[in-house]
Amino acid sequence: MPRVFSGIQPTGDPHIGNYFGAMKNYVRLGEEYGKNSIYCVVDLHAPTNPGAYDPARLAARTFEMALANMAVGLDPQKVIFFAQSHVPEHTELAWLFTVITPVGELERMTQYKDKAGQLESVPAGLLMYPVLQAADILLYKADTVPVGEDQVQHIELTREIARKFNHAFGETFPEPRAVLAKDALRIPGVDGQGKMSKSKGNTLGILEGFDSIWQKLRVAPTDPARVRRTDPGDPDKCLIGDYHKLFSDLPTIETVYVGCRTAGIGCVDCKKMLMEGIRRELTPVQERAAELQADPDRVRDALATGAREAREIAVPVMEEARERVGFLKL
Ligand code: AQP
Repeated sequence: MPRVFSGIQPTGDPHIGNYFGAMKNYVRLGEEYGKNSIYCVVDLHAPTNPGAYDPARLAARTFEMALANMAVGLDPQKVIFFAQSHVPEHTELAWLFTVITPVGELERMTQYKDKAGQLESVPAGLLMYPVLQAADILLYKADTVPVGEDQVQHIELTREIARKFNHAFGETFPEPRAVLAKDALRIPGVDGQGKMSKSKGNTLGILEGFDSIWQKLRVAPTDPARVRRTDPGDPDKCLIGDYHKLFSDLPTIETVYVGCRTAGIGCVDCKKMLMEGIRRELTPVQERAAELQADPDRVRDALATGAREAREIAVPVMEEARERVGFLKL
């Protein structure tokens, strides 16, 4: 049976990019593979992004990200679900991988180049991010990694690290593959400026109030060809058209696509119809989140149990890796 691993950073409020690109897939694969699906709030990664990291808020954000995943439907009794910093073997394995990973490989990672380009002083941890990510996955000998398209390059590097380790020290780790949510490869930000990202402030949050979501949609850019209400547009070139594909049912999508092309519907009405789909999709998630907020021990207990279950797998794998590399065993 495949073993699934994926992580999500507690760097801000989870958004519809995380939701369609990753979180929904976690739930689906969890239903299929049970305790062979392992999910983690990757809090050790959070401080690598100085812009989005605040020590006073990290614990709360880790808790909130765990809560959000449970509200989306992740069942900690069915899967293994924990916070990365509660399993110290992640950093130990990352060190073993650090010594076999060429700096040049890390420097060519797109995410590193994007984030480092915005910083005056680049922490080494930002460069090492994909090494820790490789350790996260391989610590569980996972072969299946549900992620958004932006992470594919990192998973490729994980495969390379596994290959290098196996070549240097003997067959130990599988070469994992990324599993993409086909309809949600890279969800655009509500500003229309590239990928939706927690740290870019261009998100629609899955736990965000509907009034606030509407205020953002109201001013969101649409197809620039539609200057006047009577101008026809191209829904395939419009952010709102993209979002309809995620939230609306087929008849609604057809109505707004035809309406846009024939100028039969205005952008405000099109956005209102989208808002209905958003309410339908996110209301149950927000209701479950409110229940969990009223009973925070359910989240804390789930994470404590999850960390114990994760270590049952991680400790022997780490032991094996230590022996392979040649450390003295007492
Ligand atoms: N816009 C997106 N479209 C599709 N998938 C996405 N993911 C993130 N944004 C989109 C997927 O969500 C999972 C968790 O992401 P993460 O929190 O670990 O890190 P990220 O990819 O860096 O997400 P953000 O929001 O962009 O965070 P920051 O701003 O903190 O860097 C991943 O599987 C990701 O692919």
